[in-house]
Amino acid sequence: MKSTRIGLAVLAAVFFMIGAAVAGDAKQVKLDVKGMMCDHCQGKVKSSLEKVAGVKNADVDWNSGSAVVTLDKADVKDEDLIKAVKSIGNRYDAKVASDEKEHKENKAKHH
Ligand SMILES: [Cu+2]
Repeated sequence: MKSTRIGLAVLAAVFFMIGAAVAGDAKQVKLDVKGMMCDHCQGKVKSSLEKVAGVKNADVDWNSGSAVVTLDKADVKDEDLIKAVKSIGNRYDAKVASDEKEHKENKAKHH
């Protein structure tokens, strides 16, 4: 019954790997982003966030003023993400999303 035992070992290894993959699941940070008013703004925020070391990708939606940042490493600081948004220009601001609020202000001036 050697093959059964090998089969079980393979099965155990597969389960172990699945467990590790789930445990090491990519971390996401949701940001409230202020200052975006069109696709162009959205693209700038996205590329700026994706330049931060440790960021895998950023899903940005200018209309709702939100960004979901997926991290490669868990140790990326929220502050670095916020800085990346602010570095685009004075009009831009970001904070870690707490709730739906204050998206609607700040839509007066545009580039
Ligand atoms: Cu714009």
